Amino acid sequence: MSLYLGLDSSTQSLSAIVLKAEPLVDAGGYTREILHEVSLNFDQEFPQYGTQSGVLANDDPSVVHSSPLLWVEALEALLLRLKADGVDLGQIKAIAGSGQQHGSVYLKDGALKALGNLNSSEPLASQIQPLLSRPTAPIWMDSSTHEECSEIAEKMGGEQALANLTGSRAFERFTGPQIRKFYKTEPDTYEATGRIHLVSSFMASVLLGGDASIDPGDGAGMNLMDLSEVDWSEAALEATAPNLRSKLPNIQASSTVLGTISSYFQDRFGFSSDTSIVCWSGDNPCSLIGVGLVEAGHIAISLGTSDTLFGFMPQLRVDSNGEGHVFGSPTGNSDYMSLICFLNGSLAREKVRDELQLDWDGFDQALQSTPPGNEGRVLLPWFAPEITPNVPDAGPKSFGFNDGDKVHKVRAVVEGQMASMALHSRWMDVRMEKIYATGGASANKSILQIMANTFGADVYPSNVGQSAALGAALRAWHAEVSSQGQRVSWPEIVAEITTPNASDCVKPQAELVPLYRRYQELYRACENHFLSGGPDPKGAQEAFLSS
Ligand code: ADP
Ligand code: XUL
Repeated sequence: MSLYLGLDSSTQSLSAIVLKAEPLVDAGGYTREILHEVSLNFDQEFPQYGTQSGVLANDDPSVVHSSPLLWVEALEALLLRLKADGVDLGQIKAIAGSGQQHGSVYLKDGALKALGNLNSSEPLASQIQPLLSRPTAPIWMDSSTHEECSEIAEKMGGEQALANLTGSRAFERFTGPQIRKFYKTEPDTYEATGRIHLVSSFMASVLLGGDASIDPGDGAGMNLMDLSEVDWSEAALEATAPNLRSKLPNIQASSTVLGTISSYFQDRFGFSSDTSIVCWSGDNPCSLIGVGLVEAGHIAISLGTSDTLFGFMPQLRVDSNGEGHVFGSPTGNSDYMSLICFLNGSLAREKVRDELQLDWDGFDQALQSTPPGNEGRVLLPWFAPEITPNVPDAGPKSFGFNDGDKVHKVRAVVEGQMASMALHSRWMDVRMEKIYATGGASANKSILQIMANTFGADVYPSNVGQSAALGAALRAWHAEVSSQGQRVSWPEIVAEITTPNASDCVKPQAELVPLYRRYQELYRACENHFLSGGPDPKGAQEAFLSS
């Protein structure tokens, strides 16, 4: 039996998908089947770390860290769960993974060697703890590096030059600015750090018992990688921190088989000694595969902790507005993906839900009981500092609300998020007739209806809840068969299993699409007013209501 394991170390949980994929001997082609899915929520399963929605408390709202030890403890618990659920881990041929992007893990000199010599009768976390030079990991929600972003951009000849080279202007959450802040504030600990890994390459290193490479999908989220060369940019490294090259792993293609699983995992969980460890990637690049976007065409929207909108990009083209990103696509070194990220995604929806003391059913009912377009009410959902557009100081802004308008807030948060996504993704210039929806909130049909109406597009919820984990499992399969000299095309790899059910399609309501187009203009007027001192949006509201 040929089994492949896809893991997803995300903001709030660690998930796994076990995929069975085998050649059809007579008919040609392959069978593929998901044998098992499991997810461990960090807050619920590991309360001893004190996380809330997967992150550690901090007095400064711009500083957001999590715990690498929590992630490895979750890895151990997840493998035990798979075993207890009857999955024969000895049959797993290859493991690949997906990590929340941009977050970084700091290891002492000698840590990589120690990872290869872990004692299999002891748990993982207590053995990894002494290897960390920095106890916590800054993650993608951190927005505390504004100064470092400016310094790096200036040294690189400006934001556009940096974007042309790395695919993005300097972003606060990107790993380069985070490393620079660490170097500036804790120079001695920076000096004592032998290796800096991304969440993805850290988790892969633990499984490998050695140094895992970074792939171009996740490497592009650092402001350090030359996107065309698919290698570290000397200029960007120098602009970031001294001796940085020596502290980073290599960049290798996403399909690289890095080696075999370490003896720790063989002895403790019964993996076979020839289980391959495949390069991990970021959660968004893995989701690209997991929703089947391996060729130019449609887009996907992930409604996870962050909301992201992304698509396969055949030719490199960066956003001249400085809001979007280009990352490597796991399909190959000269393939790309475009992406735009909104920090106020699920947690903003949860904030409104909790404020009104609702559950998701109640949230749904509030959406049903309020009119499309919300009679011109608008909420700019910046409950936390926002990435797109750049809003450094948290503070939601509302417009057109009367005292006592409570349930309208539910509609306003969703309509605002969708309007913002539509407005800020125009640079991608991709067809939007069909949207693949994924992430936790894609289970909510009422949210998907507003998405369909805003974009005027058919929305297909992914039929696998965990598209990042599925993408990782499919990458494991692709890498393993490729390493054995077989050529299986990406369309063949993602066929059937990523095809959404046509019966789940949420169609736009033709009569509401023009209303939502006008709502976007109202939203834009509010954004301009609150961010750039544009005119009072009253005029835009009157125009919206009278049309
Ligand atoms: P991540 O991968 O970033 O950790 P997920 O994709 O697992 O996140 O999504 C988790 C989020 O899904 C939760 O924070 C929750 O708000 C949201 N969610 C789950 N079910 C629903 C629902 N029925 N309606 C809206 N949102 C939901
Ligand atoms: C993407 C981003 C987030 C994280 C967490 O740029 O910051 O989507 O990958 O999911």
